[in-house]
Amino acid sequence: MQRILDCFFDLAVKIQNLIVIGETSYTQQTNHSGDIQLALDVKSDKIFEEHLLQIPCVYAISSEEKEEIQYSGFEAQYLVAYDPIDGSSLLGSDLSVGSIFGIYSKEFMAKNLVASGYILYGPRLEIVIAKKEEEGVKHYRYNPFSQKWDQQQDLRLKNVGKINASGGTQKYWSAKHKAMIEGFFANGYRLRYSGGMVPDLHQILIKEGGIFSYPATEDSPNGKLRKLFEVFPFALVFECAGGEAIDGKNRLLDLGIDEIHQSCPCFFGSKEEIAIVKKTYGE
Ligand code: P6P
Repeated sequence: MQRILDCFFDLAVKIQNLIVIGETSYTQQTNHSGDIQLALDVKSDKIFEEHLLQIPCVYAISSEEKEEIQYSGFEAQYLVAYDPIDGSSLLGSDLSVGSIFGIYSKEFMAKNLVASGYILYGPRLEIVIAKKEEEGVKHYRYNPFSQKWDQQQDLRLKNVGKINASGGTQKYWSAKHKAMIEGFFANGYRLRYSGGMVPDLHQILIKEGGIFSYPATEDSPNGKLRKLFEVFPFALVFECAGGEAIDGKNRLLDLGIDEIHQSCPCFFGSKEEIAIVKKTYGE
């Protein structure tokens, strides 16, 4: 598995360079989820594909930007699901974006997720990695002068925070969700939401607490974020950091998956905030 993780360190620098020089124009294509693809989405996806399919321990890959699973031809253990540039539409405003990846053993299922992480393309280039069997969430920062990755302190969540990253179209929130979000603000939580899943969740990890929600809404009854490429990988990161990740009632990593692009409502956060979500949605 280390070969795959090492590959992401190489990909991070390549994609960062692509972002810095690449145009942010749209193509005429859309992905399975109906998002219009930027030229950068297509180019970054190609780079991920070329690198990952060469790794002998990779059996298959699945990209948010592609309809179907791709097979390496190797008889191997691992399957890699990824979103090459999540939130790419934010690049036009020069906001931070990220790549998200999940490494699955034998099958693309939540219970088979063995490691996950993300690359953050912001003022600094950073990588965060969680492994199912290991304590702690590892955090690295790239030094462009030494061209080396410097390890930072592990990311850990306290039991409670002060950040409220509330996603989804507010007009279409359920009454109970609206009341819950307003309750957090009434308790002094601060709104921190850029519309980029990677920077928004990374901020909660760096600040050691808070809640990120992308609920089921009238216009997205199954939520928006995709299980395989986004939700399951971040669920493992948040659990390894000492937090929780649920769909409102169920632990996200206990969920099944019917098709590779399936989405689900998701809440990631510290234990006390998730307890409030369970109370709101469990009733
Ligand atoms: P909304 C970006 O398009 C994305 O997939 C995630 O990065 C982000 O969390 C979410 O959508 C934002 O969605 O509906 O709040 O703009």
